[in-house]
Amino acid sequence: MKTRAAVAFEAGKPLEIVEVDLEGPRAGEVLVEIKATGLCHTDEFTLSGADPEGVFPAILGHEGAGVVLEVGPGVTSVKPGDHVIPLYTPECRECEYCLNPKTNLCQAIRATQGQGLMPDGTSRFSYKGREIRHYMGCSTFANHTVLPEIALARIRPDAPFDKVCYIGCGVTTGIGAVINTAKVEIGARAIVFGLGGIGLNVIQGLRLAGADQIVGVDLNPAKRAMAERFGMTDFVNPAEVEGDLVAHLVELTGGGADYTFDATGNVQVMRTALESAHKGWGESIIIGVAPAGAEISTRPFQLVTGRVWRGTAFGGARGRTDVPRIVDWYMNGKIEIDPMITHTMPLEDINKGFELMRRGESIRSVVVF
Ligand code: NAD
Ligand code: AHE
Ligand code: ZN
Repeated sequence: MKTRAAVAFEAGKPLEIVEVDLEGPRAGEVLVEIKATGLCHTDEFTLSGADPEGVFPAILGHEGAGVVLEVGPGVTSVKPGDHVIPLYTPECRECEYCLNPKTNLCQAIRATQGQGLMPDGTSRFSYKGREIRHYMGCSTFANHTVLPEIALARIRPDAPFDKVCYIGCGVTTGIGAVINTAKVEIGARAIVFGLGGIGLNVIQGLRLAGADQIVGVDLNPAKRAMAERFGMTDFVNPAEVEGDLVAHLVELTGGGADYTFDATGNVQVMRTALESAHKGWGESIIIGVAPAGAEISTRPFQLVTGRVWRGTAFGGARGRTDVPRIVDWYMNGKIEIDPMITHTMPLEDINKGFELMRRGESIRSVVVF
């Protein structure tokens, strides 16, 4: 079939909207009509050329929601008409990783997914006879896409696509980092670095978990109001801090935070986050994705004296199990999504969505097909 897609032909170039060819689903695969997709900073990171796994041409996008149109041989867990959210972290429930309760990093298809290919080592997308690669196993910047069955969460049919698509990455990552990875306790003090589409959901997760103090740190003062709306108690703009930022944050949190979160992808910020965690027990969670070649550093003494450095992918969530529950939380009013979706646009305007993100003028832009 033919479908409309925003194709990344080259790193650092705007996406091009073209009609691509899409092959039908093979064994264990599912054809999905994407109804809406969010634009995450990770898409921009890969488009910029900073992703060591970036391959081009490719159809980016990993924060979508849609409807199953057709299933390939052997598919049993979804059927045509089901509403689904694509999962860049699949859940096969069989691999060594899925069977270990300590991780959500299903590895069943990770190797081919990282190369932009389906599990059989081929792509379903092409343009004028030239192969186009998939992205993060999702490629939601296409009106139709093919995914492995294990990479689909079936969700309730009354959930609005243009809102719950955000659960495909940002909402789950932010809330999950708090609940699944850090396991924040009631009364905790926390610092969130980066108040964008992920950081705001960390704040929302901290409020759900009952944190007493939620400090937000961002260089962009325009992010303050939305963060306060979601539960931030103190705002720090590093550009306005005289002297050492770590010392300022340690004082503000009465000795350091119980939990700190990096949602910027900047390795200097990651160091500040670790060092502003409380001596003896503070945990710092890395969410941000850093460019190829970037490395983190600190004095080992920071860890010797009890701080813990950890990371999280997709908020530690097991997608097929957890995503339908998070959709219920949204539908039942336990969490909010709508105010964070600051812009919606047709696929033709997707590059404008990336411009808004680069200029720091949006929280989430959502493309509606
Ligand atoms: P975003 O662009 O919406 O937000 C980033 C925020 O960080 C912005 O508000 C920006 O002003 C702020 N910022 C940038 N540099 C800063 C600095 N030096 N000090 C303080 N604030 C600074 O991006 P997003 O969509 O929220 O994504 C955030 C990061 O999380 C990205 O690196 C993204 O790739 C990553 N991410 C990781 C996962 C995961 O599973 N680990 C999932 C989604 C996104
Ligand atoms: N390809 C990059 C790493 C990118 C990365 O860390 N991705 C996160 C999800 S970001 C979603 O917005 C993730 O899930 N990582 C675990 C994994 O297996 O990719 C690189 O540096 O090579
Ligand atoms: Zn993402």
